[in-house]
Amino acid sequence: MKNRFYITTPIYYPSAKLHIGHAYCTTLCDVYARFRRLQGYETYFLTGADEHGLKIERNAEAAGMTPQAFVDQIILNFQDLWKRLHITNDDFIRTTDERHEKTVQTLFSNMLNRGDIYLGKYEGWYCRHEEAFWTDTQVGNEHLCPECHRPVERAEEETYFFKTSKYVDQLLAFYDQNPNFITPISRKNEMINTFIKPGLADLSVSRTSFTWGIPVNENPKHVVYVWLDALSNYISALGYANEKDPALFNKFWTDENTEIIHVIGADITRFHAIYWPMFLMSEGLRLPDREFVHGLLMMKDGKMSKSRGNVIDPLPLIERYGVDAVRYYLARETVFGSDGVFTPEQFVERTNVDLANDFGNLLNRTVSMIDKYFGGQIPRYEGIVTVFDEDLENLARQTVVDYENKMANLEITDAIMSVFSLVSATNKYIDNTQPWNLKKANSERELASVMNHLANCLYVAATLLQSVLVEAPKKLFDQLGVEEDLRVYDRVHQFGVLGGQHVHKGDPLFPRLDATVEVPFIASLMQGK
Ligand code: ME8
Repeated sequence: MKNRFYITTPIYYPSAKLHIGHAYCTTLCDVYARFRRLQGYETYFLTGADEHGLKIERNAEAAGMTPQAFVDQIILNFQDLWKRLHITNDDFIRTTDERHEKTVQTLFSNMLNRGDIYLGKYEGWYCRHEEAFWTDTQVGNEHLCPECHRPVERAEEETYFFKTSKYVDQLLAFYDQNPNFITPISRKNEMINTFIKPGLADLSVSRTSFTWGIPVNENPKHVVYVWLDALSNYISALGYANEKDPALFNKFWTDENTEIIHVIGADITRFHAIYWPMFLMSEGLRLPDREFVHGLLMMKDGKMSKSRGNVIDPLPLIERYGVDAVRYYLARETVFGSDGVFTPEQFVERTNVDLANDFGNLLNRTVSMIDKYFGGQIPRYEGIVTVFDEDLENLARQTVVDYENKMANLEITDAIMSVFSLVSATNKYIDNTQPWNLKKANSERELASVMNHLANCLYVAATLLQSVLVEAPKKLFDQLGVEEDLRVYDRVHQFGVLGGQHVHKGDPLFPRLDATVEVPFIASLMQGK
């Protein structure tokens, strides 16, 4: 197994404020980065902003601002959101950073010198929204963009082309040798059947119709196509072709011990799974290990999009319900890899059922019983005592194994579900063991074991959930009196480490939400309503 990790989000367009779909992707990457760091692995986590292109130039013009001033102001929203979501990115790359522009110009020159890029003329159907040219077949009789379904227009432009034909066979061979490169697998089949098999045209990689981009050194009336520009962020941020010291790049890109994972939405798979590998092949660089394609979150009335205005801003949700409720909802509700629907009802239900009732209430009951039966001190671990102890302990141990295996494979939702199965089983264990009856019957040893098992299962759940929840595990550890040295992730591998600590009753971890108030509140946040 590789022992170092480089995980990236797409770099989002600062054309408008970010919505919950962007928060979804970045949060899930953050969960993964935290998980790897907790395990003790060196991990580099990158996010950023994709600031060039016609769309941004137009939006800036409409706002009466220069493109640079426009993006500078929107970037503040990006950075504020990531701070409030407790995102632990190691760097934030902007495509207007000088370091990035240097890398892109070098890549372009190298491709030109190698003969992978040539000057030609493009005649075809142009989609202003996607900034992409399409063929007659792709736009069909209705002349609609195959990607966003908006009308396309006829356009002709002098442009540089990247020779995709040179790398198609190598790409297909790479797919064969690396079956997990694009996951879920359905996305790989889509790439092959929809784009590669029908014949991949050479890719237009420069524009002359606008100026908000990185100029081509050799011919400055051209700016580099926004996707060649944007995709290069994954290496420019590591210092490739812009930094004298190659240490960071060597560590997180060149070294085969590093697992490189790009997490992307289904809307941008084509660029990451076809063109990005080809650009890297042209440059003679190693390819990423994985393009993990997550699904899109929709609203009840269909696809969420900034331009349609039916989006939800995550900031007021964080403000009202706390960062953990939002992170939990994002990571748990929609299976990572499938599409999902955001509804206020589900948000409230998830918080109430999982966090307030199952998890928070388990802590509350446990602390109250330890107070009542043992003067607030968690009894020592004595192994298997009651007939219910063995199953619960085995489940706790198995949960750690399952959680780690699933997380390692980016099955983040499943990993969280396995922790909540343990939480449910622990609640059930209270029903089975009936501590109040053990007390009545003076079964002191059994009662002590039950209290110890409850505390230890909560400890396992909270320790594992530290990648997802950033505040609640600490509160739980405080209430159970867990010492600093036991808050180290690795301790979760041994069951029964708690015993002897003094508990301190605190506020509920997650207050129950009143659906009659909160559902209308969240619904009111949906733009355009
Ligand atoms: O495409 N549900 O930027 P972008 C879930 N700049 N995720 C969503 C989503 C939704 N409804 N909407 C957006 C770009 N996303 C380029 C990327 S990368 C080199 C350049 C997430 O601002 C999802 O991850 O349109 C998607 O791929 C990404 O935001 C697109 O963000």
